[in-house]
Amino acid sequence: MQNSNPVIRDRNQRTEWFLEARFGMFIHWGLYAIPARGEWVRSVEKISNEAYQKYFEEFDPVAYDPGAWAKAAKKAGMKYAVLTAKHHDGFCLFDSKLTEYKSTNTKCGRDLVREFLEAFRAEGLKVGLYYSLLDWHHEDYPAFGDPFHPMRENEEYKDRKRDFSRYVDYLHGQVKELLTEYGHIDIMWYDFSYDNMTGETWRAADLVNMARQLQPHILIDNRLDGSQSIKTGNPFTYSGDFASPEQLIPANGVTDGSGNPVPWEACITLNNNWGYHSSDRNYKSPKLIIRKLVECVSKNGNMLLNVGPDAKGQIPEESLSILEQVGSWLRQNGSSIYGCGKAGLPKPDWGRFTRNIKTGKIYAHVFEQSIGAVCVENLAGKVGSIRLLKDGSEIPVTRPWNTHDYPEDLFFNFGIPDGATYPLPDDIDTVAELE
Ligand code: H79
Repeated sequence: MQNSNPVIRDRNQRTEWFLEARFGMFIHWGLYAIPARGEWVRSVEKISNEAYQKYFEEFDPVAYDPGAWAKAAKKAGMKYAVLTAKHHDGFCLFDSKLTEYKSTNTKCGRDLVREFLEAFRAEGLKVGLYYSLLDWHHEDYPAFGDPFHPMRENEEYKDRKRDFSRYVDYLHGQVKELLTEYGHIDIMWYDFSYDNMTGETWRAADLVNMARQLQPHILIDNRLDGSQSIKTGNPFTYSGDFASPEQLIPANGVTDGSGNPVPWEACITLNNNWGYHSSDRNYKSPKLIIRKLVECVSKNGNMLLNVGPDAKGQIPEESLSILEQVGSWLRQNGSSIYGCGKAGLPKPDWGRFTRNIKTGKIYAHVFEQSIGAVCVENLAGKVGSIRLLKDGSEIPVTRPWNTHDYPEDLFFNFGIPDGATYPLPDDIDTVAELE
């Protein structure tokens, strides 16, 4: 059914592939990979432009091989990727005509964005670009208080005259470059607006209209606007195509005031940093990542999982190993993720349900070892067949002898022919397909 609000109607069309894809790679990479203390290092340590300049002089990612990144993403089961074309430090990974502060002017001399786009497209992945609205390097930013600007306590810097509108022109000019010189871009991922920054701060209506004119299919996140306008049920030009909860999964997904689903994507780090951090070993387990991906999908959301390549351009070994394990689970169980969403069933104690949006098939993700059969509330007699997703093997629908007091509920055991009390296989996350 078509929505009567044209903003929502167009959004529903544009986001179709995105909702199907469910899993993407976020890549945070830039000069901050050299100090290796996270992408906020300039702000946290109050590093001046001059002191930070040494990383620009030094930058030389000899091992940058975006084809290898693309293969790792594909093997992990990811369907799209978003690279930081410019982060808050203002360093551009592309050959912008509007600045000298760019990768082509460093030792490496390469247009890192162009190479990323070509390599990921070649693997059949959709491509997105992250662009920071904040810019700690540009001489006309900020025209007003940025509470975490690296130079916020430097008197001379604070008093310098700035023309903020020139910065906004620069921002618009760079986005235009990215959307005209680099072929088909699937996502523009803006980051971010403080509460005192509205869409008007960035002249966001013009920015969005330009993007839609140049690339009508493009998806835009919801960070051009400091408010939650995407959730109002009456979104406007720059409310964005999807909500972008950061480092959290909302309790009930994201819906508008009338309970209608709003596309959303949780962005999540693998350890505790977006940019490369040499001593952060706080990696999440593959099992946790799989469960969190299932959780996102069960709430109609996507997961954008981050990697932070190092100064040479290598994705950390720990990250690659997690991605491989998630990928091997997805190769067997991907049909419970891609094209799936909320199942419309109450959340079971033992795990989560997802459901394929087109076929209506239900997937039971069993996270917890069961005592005897897995119990599915109220589905007795409503399921004709149950298959273990990873190998297609039959799970009998027959009622175990000890369940007669619970006639409304469906019970099943994994691979146990007589349905007696046996433990579940101790696999990472067993998924059953119910039809
Ligand atoms: O690009 C990634 C982050 O750098 C950026 N968004 C993701 C996708 C971002 N993270 N946090 N924020 C933006 C908001 C600011 C958080 C802060 Fe802080 C809290 C700034 C100062 C205190 C975290 C802790 C960053 C520095 C110290």
